[in-house]
Amino acid sequence: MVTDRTDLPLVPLPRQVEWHDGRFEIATDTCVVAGDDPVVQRIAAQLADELGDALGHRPDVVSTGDGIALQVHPGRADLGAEGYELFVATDGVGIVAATAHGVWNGTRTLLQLLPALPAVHIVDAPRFEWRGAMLDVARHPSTVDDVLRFIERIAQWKLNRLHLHLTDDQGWRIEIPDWPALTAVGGATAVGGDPGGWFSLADWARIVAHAERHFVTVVPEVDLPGHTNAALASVPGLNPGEVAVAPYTGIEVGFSTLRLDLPLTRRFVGDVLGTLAAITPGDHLHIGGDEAHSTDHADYVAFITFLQGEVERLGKRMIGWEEITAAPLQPHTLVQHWLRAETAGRAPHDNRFVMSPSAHTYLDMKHHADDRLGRRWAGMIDVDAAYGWDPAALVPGVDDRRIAGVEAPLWTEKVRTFDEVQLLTLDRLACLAEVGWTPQAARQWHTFRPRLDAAVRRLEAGGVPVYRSSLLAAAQA
Ligand code: TNX
Repeated sequence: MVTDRTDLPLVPLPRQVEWHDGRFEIATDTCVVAGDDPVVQRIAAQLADELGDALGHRPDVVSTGDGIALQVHPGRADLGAEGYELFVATDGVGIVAATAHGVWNGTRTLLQLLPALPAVHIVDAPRFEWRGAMLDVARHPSTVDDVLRFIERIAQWKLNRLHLHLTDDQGWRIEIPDWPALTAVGGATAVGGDPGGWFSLADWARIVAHAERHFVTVVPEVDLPGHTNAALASVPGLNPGEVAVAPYTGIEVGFSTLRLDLPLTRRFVGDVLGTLAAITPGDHLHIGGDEAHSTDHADYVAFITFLQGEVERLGKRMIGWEEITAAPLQPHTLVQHWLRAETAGRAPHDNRFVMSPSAHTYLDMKHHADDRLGRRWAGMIDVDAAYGWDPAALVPGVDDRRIAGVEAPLWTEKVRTFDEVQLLTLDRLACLAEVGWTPQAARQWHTFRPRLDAAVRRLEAGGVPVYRSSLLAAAQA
């Protein structure tokens, strides 16, 4: 008998759960009822597909009737932009929300209750609006199909941002139509001499569309003014003396920089940001800004100020790694904290943060000292460390009101295959999903552990490569 909400196999844990007697059985004639809103109908069709995969028969989607009813109700503004209410009764299931995104989130919860839907009443909403994963496709590229799979994986836990780190010293991965050398030259390399690759505009459109269908917003990053060797190798005019540097396939950081005082730089950056703004529906463009160790300080401040102006002119908002706090920031510019609280804390009091503390969220770190995969510089991050932190306890004076959310990055200097991506990320992204969603006071490792174990088992059962931490129960034979 289930008596506590933490007994349900749900990740992230909902805010409020009430139990009733009985359960709802999904019969062969059970329908998904979607009304006449086309977005809700699309969510219903996807839910029907997923129920079909799980149960062996796909329910019909209808506009009226009984069954599993999905509904957007603008009057439910109390649920917020992503909240939902889910009723499971013996004679039907209902999900209601103020937005389609809320309905989607409710369907993610419903799927985790399968196969036997216990009669429950859940009222749920996230702690933070930004719950993200970052994939570094610059050090090692990903195929479009792998990015699509990754979107599917993260969306199951209601993660809603996919930050793609598109450019770095070792590779340039996005087509910029007026600058074909960027991909022809900069797209051809990767760390260690591994094969390059890049996304065409058509590839990008597929990624954005798949993300949209999963209520994930894509956040593109071009890392500027440092981490730019691939651009400097592609475009001679970005270098002093107009001589292109050699391509770079090592893993050092901090040696490259663009220079605002060269005549081509502003036009180049304007074209790159203009292209990204035009092909990306989300509000934010990420300009990097980290580890610009070979950029003169005054140039760095001027560069970030220029970037912020360009991003705003394009009708977008800027996000950058915490080093951007060296420049004067617009109030809605987001600061991504990763290493030093003092650096992040220099931000003006209006600015908000995305929290990616390396000791808890860096997915390129090992879980355990004996692991084959992963690096060590930020420490071992097993699932207890990925789970056991409070975003509001990192930077003095920065509480929930100043936190847009949380994000976990996968840097890929040493990651080559999508199996490796999944082994490093999935279990710890489930942890992050609950950090970003569930109120701090409701989160406890001992109630999370069996729910994480259930999430890992579900992935294993689907044949997905996933890390099984020794902190979880051993896999059943
Ligand atoms: C630091 S995090 C970096 C990346 C590296 C990563 C390796 C950040 C803003 N910069 O360039 O890939 O460490 O863990």
